[in-house]
Parts: sequence; C-alpha cells; structure tokens
Amino acid sequence: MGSGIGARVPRREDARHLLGKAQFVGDIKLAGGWEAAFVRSPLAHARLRGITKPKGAENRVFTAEDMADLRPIRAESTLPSYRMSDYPALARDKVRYVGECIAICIAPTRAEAEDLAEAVLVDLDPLPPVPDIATALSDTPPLLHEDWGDNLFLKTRHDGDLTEAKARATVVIEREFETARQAMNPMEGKGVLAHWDGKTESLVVHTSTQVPHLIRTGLSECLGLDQADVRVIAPDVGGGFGYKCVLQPEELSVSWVARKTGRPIRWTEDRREHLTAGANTRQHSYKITAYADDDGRLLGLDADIWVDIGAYSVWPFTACLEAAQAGGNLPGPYHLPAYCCRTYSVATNKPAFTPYRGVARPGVCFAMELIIDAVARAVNRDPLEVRCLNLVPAAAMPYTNVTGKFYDSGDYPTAAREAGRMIDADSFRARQQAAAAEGRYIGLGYACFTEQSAHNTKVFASWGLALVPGYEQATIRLAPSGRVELHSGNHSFGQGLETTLAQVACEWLKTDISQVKVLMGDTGRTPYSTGAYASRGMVMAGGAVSKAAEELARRIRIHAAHLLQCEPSRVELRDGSACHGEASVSLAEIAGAWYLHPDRLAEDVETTGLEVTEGYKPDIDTGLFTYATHACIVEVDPGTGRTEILDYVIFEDCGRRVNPLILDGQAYGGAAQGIGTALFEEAIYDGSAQPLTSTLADYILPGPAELPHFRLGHSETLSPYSRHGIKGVGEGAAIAPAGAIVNAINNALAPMGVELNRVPATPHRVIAAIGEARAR
Ligand code: MCN
Ligand code: SMO
Repeated sequence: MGSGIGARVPRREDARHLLGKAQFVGDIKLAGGWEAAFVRSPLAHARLRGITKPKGAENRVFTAEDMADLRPIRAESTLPSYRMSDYPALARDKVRYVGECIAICIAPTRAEAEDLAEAVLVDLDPLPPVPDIATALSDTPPLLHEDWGDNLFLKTRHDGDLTEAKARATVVIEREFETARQAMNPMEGKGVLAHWDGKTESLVVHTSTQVPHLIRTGLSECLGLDQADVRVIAPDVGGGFGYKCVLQPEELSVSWVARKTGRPIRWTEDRREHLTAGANTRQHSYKITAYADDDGRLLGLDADIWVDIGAYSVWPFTACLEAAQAGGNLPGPYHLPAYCCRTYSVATNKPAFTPYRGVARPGVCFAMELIIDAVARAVNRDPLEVRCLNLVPAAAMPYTNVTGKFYDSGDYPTAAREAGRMIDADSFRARQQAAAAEGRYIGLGYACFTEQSAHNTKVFASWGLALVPGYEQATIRLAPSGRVELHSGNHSFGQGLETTLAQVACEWLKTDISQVKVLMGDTGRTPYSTGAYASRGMVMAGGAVSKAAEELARRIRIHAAHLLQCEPSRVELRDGSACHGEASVSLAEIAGAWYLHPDRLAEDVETTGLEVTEGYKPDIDTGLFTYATHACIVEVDPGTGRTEILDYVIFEDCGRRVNPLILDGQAYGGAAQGIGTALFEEAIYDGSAQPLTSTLADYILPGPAELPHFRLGHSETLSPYSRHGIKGVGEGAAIAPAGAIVNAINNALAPMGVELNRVPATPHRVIAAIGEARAR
C-alpha cells in the first residue's frame, strides 16, 4: 500500500500547523502594508442619509460613493421566480442588516484603523425591521428590496400526487420543526490581503478561501478587471466550512482600496464581526404531513419549508441553493412513493445566507428523522425497524428517488443495522429500564442520511447556477530532481486534500509521499478549479490527479524502458524507481535523462514531456451518494434540562477510502459541529433584528468537555461512476447529529410525553417542553 490510496498517512500539513509555521493571511508581511477596519451598520434596516469622514482623514476612509466604479455582487440564477439582490461591497442607500459594511478605513495598524472607523459619522434613518420569517411574510411587511413587492427570493414546488397516499394511510403525522441560525466559526476567521503588483500589472489577492479560482472570477467581474490581471492566492486556511466558498463584500472593498492607493491592504475578521455579520446559516422552519401505513411504511409526504435567507443572495451559489437542496433532499435515504414540497426563500434583515457543511441537509435530516420516530411511536414499532423498512434496499441500487436523485450504489439498511449493533440496541431497553428504576432518563436515537457529493454542471444548472463548472483539472510534473510536483487549483483548508491528493499520485507513481510536493490554491500557478465545497474535492481533484498521474507513469515507463533496454509494458514502478527484473533506474535518473541528458534517451524519444495536465469529471453528473447512520444514547436531567451524550456511533460508507485516518477526523469534526447544531449553537436576534450573541460567551460552541468519544464503523461500497470508486464525505457527519440527538432526547423523555421539535435542544427548551407536556 505504501503511501497510496488506503494508507493511514498522517496529514503532512499538521507539522507546520502544530509548530506555528503555517502561513495564514494574517501572517503575511508586505512592505508598506496597512490594515483595514470597517464601519458597520448598528441598525438592521435603515436609510443611509449620509456619511461624514473625519477631518484630515478623507483619503483614508472610503465609502460607496468613492467606489462608484465597483459593481455590487450579483448572484444570478436562471430559476423562473428568483429575485436577484444587488449586494454592495459598501452600503449605498440603505442598510439591511446589523454589521453590514458602510465604510472602510485604513491605517498602519488595525488599532488606528479602528479608531478612525469610530470617528466616522453615519446618519441613519431607521426603517421598520424584518427580524424573522413571520414578519417578512405578513400582510404588509416592510420590504428589504422595495422593487420586489414582497420579501421572497424564491419559491419552488415539487408537485407529486398524494391521492393514493392519503387514501391508504392509516397513520397521519403532522409536525412543525425549527432549526436555529448559526455562525460557522472556523478557527481562522475570514481574512484578505490585496496589493497591486506593478511589474505584472495585476491585482494580487491573498484570501482565506476554499475557492480561489472562483474568487478571481468574481473579483474581476466586480472590479472590471480582466481575469488575467487578477491573481488570487489562498495561503493556509484555518477552516472553511462553506463560509469561505463565497465572494464576500470585504474581499471587494479591500481589493478596490489596494488598487486605488497602491498600498497592500489587509482586513482580518475578528470574532465579533464573525458572530454578528457572519451569522448566516442553517435557519429553517418546516411544516410536514407524513402518510404511513400500520407497519410504519411511508406512503407520502407533504412539506412546506421556509429558509431565513437574510438580506442578500451570495455569489456564486445564490439564495436558491439552500432551498433547492432542502426540497430535493428531504426524502433522504428512504423510498418515498409520493412527495409534495413547497420551499420559500425569505428575505430578512440578517446577514446573507451562506452554505454551511451539509447545506440544507442537517435541517431536512432533522425534520425527516423526527418524522420517522413519530411514525414509529404511532405504530408502536422500534424506530430502527421502521427505518430499515423504509430505507432504499441494496437490491434496488442504483435507485432514482421521488425527487429524481440517482443513488449510485450502497446498502443503506445494513449501515443502519450496523449502527444499531455498534450501539448495542438489543440490550438498550433493559438498560433504559434499569436507569428508570434509578430515576434516570436515558434515550436512544438514530438518524440516517445520504450525502450527495461531487455533483456536476447539470445539477448546478438545475439549481439555476449558471456559473459553476463541474469538472476539475490537475497538473503533475516529474521535476529534474526526481521529485513529483503536483499543482491543483483546489484547496486544502483542514479537510486534508493536500495529503490525499499526494496519496493519489503515489498510487500511480509508487514513490514515497515525502517525494510529492503539493502546490494548491494559487490561480497564478495552478490549472482552473472550481474549488472545494459540496464534498467534491476528493472525487474531482483526486480524479484529475489520478488521470494525470496515470499518464505521467506511462511516460516515465517509456523513458525507463529505453534506459533499461526493455519493452515499456515490462517496466514496473516500485519504491521510487522503475524496474525491470533486477535492474532499475530511479525517478531521479529518468528525470535527469529527460531534462539534462537527453542523449541517454531514444533518438525517436516521445517529446510529450514529464509534465501532464488532465481534466476530470465522474461518469455521472448527479453526484456520488455517501450514506451513514448515526446512533446515540443520551441522558437528560429533567431538573436542569441538561443533555449528556453517553455514547455516539457513526457507521459510514464513502466508497473507496483514500485516507482512513483523515476520514476519522472528518467524522469527528463534522459530528462535533452537528452536536453544536443539536445542543448549543444559536445566533439569537431580538425583535429589531439586533444580534444578541456577539461573543463566544453568548454563542455557545461545544468544546472537548461537551463531546463524546465517537465510535466509528465503515463499509466500502465503491461507486461504479468515479475513479477508484471514491465518494465525497466532508460534510456528512455534520448532517445527522441534530436528528439523532433530539430523537434520543425524545426517547429519554417519552415517559413524560415530551416531544421536542426544535434545535438547539438547550436546557431552557428541554425544561419548557417538559412543562408543556405536564400541562397537557
Ligand atoms: N477523503 C478520503 N476518502 C474519500 C473521501 C474523502 O480520504 N473517499 C478525505 C480527503 O482527505 C478529503 C476529505 O476527506 O480532503 C474531505 O473530502 P471531500 O468529501 O471530497 O470534501 P472536500 O475536499 O471537497 O472538502 C470540503 C468539505 C466541505 S464541503 C466542508 S463544508 C468541510 C469539509 O469538507 N469543511 C471542512 N470538511 C472540513 N474539514 C475541516 N477540517 N475544515 C473544513 O473547513
Ligand atoms: S458547505 Mo461545504 O463548503 O459545501
């Protein structure tokens, strides 16, 4: 196996991160560089009457008026009912959320820039705010975008036929669910450093992003620059989670000021800016009616889904992405004969909705998994049995579901049973009774899901996104020294691609991973890439590297064959050398011959060279479907309302596993974030859309003390449609915890008749739910 696919190689990026040698945007020093601070709106909704710059500092403070040549962010969609919002880098006539940028101030240090920002006077005329979906959709609401006539970015519908489901159903479940707004809190906040490079006459932008090539496109469109005159470099990035896969207004104004002043300008997001201006994800409301028979078999589902989009539509994914994913994914891994769903993407005075690890699916999985448990309770059957009854069986694969999703491969019921076995479901009832005898409330909960990964151009187009190419390229080169250089325009920001792409190269080139140098995320040095999101990096960039490395291996064999005086087909690559029987030449000797001693090669040498660029997309456009079941046991203290996770298991299948060690980390990290969604995290707004959670003392993140010891299980069902059978998985573990944990809480408190349908399940909410149940 060596360093190739399947090896548990430690992440090569860890050493520099742990030793403080990494280089984040904040670490880069450019001569003459200044720092930026933003004047941000203190009001959620107001007319902007005027801005007064401090006397003498006029050339260090910039407003929308100064940036007349800067185009706002315009996230276009081809979906018929979609309304586009002009998202300005700096507010122009109106502010639409607390934290919206109004002016950018620059100074030699951040402290001075902040002092300058404090001195800017902003004249705001308050407008009635839209703090929530109910206000937004009321009869005569205040309008965020007045020309729209209402507050809806988009409405979608899926019109199935529920007649038969209604006629046959003996069980009808009606429920409402809600998930809270969240901020993603990567360890490193957003940061951007821009400067004008006089030699190449181009704008160079270092930015903490998952998608450098996309950001180049977005920046150049807004700044009116040719893409060739913009170079975007993503240095070390301390977590992305989706927050860093969109063009942010700060990226625009920092770039504009750098170009205008000729000075390197940096802005580093602080935690308060993140928690207020970046609290922008997850908030859904559901109203669902499920139809089932006496066995608990699902017959049909009728759903309304509201998403609190905030004030603007982000580029390039638009306000449509969340609703498209929610409506399309609600049926999850289940066979559902009939489905109707309406989604509403609602504009409110909050920061612009951004995709977050799992994109819509943590919400829909929560809703669907609570529905399944409600059905199980109604028919008095074990929730795991009801799941297995409804999960798409292995024999039906590949399977096209009721929303047209093509499940490429897998055995969903086995994954669910394996999770049940790992958590020892068989003995749980006895354990629960024993606990009850001691006055303790423990409960078992499950959640199953599929994770559509690495979907392609056609899927993005069906969501109305014109601009997102669903393919990938990579360049691989055998350097004169015999080392391998790998260039990918994708990026590694914690999820480990820097290591796993090298592993894919080693799979073909049979060299040690230390001999592979990986360069990523620099538009000036890498082939075009859409970037890493939608769990596409491993499949897409991995596929491109695989194709390029395979071709490079072929070329290496040709030259080696000449040096070894044999047929290319007889050459075997092994341990950094090309071998024929006992004879061998090292990769260094082969590269040396090609670059420096061509006289050693055949006269009719193949001149294609030892550098290969290949493009790749999987054989299907609809993505590869990873799947998993999470199961957990919790104990709820009805006195304090506190939930403790006693045991947590994840059984997962993501096709061929490139690096099982990294995948364990992906599961732990994703599940930790999902536990945040389930129990702790909530960006709270008051009635005037003022954020109340602006520090990490109010916005509660789970830490090591709140997290269980996760236990993991795996199977490896190779996808028939991707190179090496790989499926993506980076988002998966964040999807299920809310469903699994709240099902477990409801199971624990079932003797009291409690049913909680909202996350986070904070102590306060648990106690309230107990109170409501007692009052019934
Ligand atoms: N992998 C593997 N074998 C597979 C699939 C994946 O070994 N069959 C490993 C690879 O190292 C890969 C990682 O798992 O880098 C995740 O792979 P993939 O599912 O392809 O996801 P991407 O590389 O596209 O990464 C993005 C994805 C998303 S969309 C979010 S959001 C997310 C996530 O990954 N953000 C993360 N995981 C994250 N992990 C960290 N630490 N930080 C983030 O910001
Ligand atoms: S939210 Mo992940 O960047 O698709």
